[in-house]
Amino acid sequence: MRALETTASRAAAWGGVIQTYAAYLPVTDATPVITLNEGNTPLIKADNFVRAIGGEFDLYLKYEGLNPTCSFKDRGMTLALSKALERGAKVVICASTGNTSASAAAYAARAGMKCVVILPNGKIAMGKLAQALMHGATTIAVEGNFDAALRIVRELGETAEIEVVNSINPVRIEGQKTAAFEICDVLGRAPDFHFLPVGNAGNITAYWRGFREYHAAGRTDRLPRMFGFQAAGAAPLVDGHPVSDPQTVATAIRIGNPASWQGAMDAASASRGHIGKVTDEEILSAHRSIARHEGVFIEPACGAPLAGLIRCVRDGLIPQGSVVTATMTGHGLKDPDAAIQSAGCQPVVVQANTAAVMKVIGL
Ligand code: AN7
Repeated sequence: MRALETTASRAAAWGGVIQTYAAYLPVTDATPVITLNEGNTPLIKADNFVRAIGGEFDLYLKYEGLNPTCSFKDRGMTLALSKALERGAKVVICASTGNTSASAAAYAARAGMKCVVILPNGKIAMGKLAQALMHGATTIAVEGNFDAALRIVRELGETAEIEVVNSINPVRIEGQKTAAFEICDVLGRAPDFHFLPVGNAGNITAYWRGFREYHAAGRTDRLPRMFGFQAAGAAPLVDGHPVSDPQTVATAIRIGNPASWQGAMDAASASRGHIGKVTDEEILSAHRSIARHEGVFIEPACGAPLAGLIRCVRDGLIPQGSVVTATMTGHGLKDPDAAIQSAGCQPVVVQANTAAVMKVIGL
């Protein structure tokens, strides 16, 4: 009972990840905190899904779609904008497959800073594009993919006035590691396995750091094995070389040359984990399956670790009784086009009368 009360009072007073985890972050009392009260996202137990895939373990979904801009990027962005403001930068810039730009645009608006986002033309999910435009970011779409956009950002470089807020900015990773802290705080331990999608590889790097720091601080008694999954058409870490023309329905992870390549490989090898790849068909099938079985609506990229988990169960890699966590990095409403494709059905149109509706219901 006491634990419940503690959790409830903490949630009521939740002031965002910097306030909550300041002791673990590169901030001081002088840092101006730009926050939208991000973090504190639910850890949802997914028994129906586990049963459906034939597993015998506990699976918890870290539902990062419930952050203020509906993706995990807000954890790193609160810190990136706070530090940019602290050092007196005026403009933030990023390349993005969509979620980073949505988050940067929102936090920049709150900080009163100008935001410039560089996106791969035509390959941004509709919700994410709407967010960047709505928050007033200068939105530039290049005729090229994310890797080309990030190359431009690197070439423009950082100046006194401009702060790069891609995950090549180390404070982004620092902020994102707080998701691992939250998982351990809620479970009261670290999981045995952690699954997540991998694109630019910042998040797997961040989670691994978070789990290690909590372990080193004596907050947990074990480290999880880190399992990251890429889309088969955009799987440079699995294929062992950059992919020049990455392709996948999961536009968030349509990345051919990840910036945190080494961080991802280190996380997988040091944790006795694995970086794998799954097909677009498997991604969309998991995307639909988790919506139908659990009522959890994710964007396609999050289907990658679920599809990876299905493979691991099939291969007998998840022992009975394991505690497994999986990050659902973005909300399903980010990409309504993909959702309608994934659902594989359309509304049934009928005459506006009861009999016609009854007929469709089958009564
Ligand atoms: C929903 O927004 O790279 O491996 O520019 O939006 O840390 O890159 C997004 C990546 C997973 C991959 N899931 O995370 C961007 C961007 C979702 C994402 C990833 C992204 P990283």
